[in-house]
Amino acid sequence: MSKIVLITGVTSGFGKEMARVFANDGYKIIGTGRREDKLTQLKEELKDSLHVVKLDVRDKKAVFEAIKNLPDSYKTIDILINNAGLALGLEGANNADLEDWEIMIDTNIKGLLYVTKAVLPNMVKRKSGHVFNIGSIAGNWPYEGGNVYGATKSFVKQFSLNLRTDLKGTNIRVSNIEPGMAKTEFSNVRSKGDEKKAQKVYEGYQPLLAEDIANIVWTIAKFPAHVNVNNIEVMPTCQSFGGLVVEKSN
Ligand code: NDP
Ligand code: 8X3
Repeated sequence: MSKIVLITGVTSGFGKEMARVFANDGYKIIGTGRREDKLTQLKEELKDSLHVVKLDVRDKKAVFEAIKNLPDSYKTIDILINNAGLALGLEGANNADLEDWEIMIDTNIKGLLYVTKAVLPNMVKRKSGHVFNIGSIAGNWPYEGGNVYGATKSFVKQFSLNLRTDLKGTNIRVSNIEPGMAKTEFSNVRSKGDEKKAQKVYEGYQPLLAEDIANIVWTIAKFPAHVNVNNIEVMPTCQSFGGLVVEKSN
């Protein structure tokens, strides 16, 4: 029987590539996202390998209903990939939009928790499963304008470690994946449709590609059941560390 993987946010970027990689390997995918046209496009491509569910992960009631109402053949989720997420804005804390902060918290933190809570009981009952959370290097390293986005990804890291602690004895694996700069729709979303600004982010260097992250997740999923990758931080080779800043008065 095919293994089943639930991926949140398959309408672009990492999620879409992960759906392709897992489908190529014979998995059945449950793919979610808000944009129906993009879900339909991916369904046309992956056909019977993909079951799509239009879902906003911020909608608690809808998340639990969606998981409860999955067709019988998709109910036994072997792998959950909490991928849906976003950054909004790059302003410093003083000028940042409070509503942007709330949307990031509602999506990257609360949405991830709702989906995890809805899927976990069945994994625990079966004493089997693997939860991937897509964190970010922004959860480890501060940068200007990273403020709440980075903080949501620190939450993802610490929640992943604590989840793993709570799940001892269940055989369920938990892995936090922390990518650096990757060319997806991430920057278009962050710059709120300012295409020029979004493209500039990826100019002049080779960023990570969605397929890089998809292959890393798939590789980790294929490790033997006794191997748990807790955290993995991945950057494009040209991205590294800036050091600490000293603001001098003269
Ligand atoms: P994209 O913008 O390309 O994809 C984001 C996906 O998340 C889309 O499918 C989008 O679907 C979905 N999504 C966003 N909000 C919601 C919501 N409220 N409900 C349901 N789905 C939602 O970006 P990436 O592929 O880059 O991002 C995927 C994850 O990777 C995110 O968690 C991001 O923070 C993280 N990340 C990205 C990095 C990068 O540089 N690109 C680096 C490190 C981490 P839809 O709009 O259709 O709802
Ligand atoms: C996205 C990576 O460095 O733009 O999570 O914050 S970064």
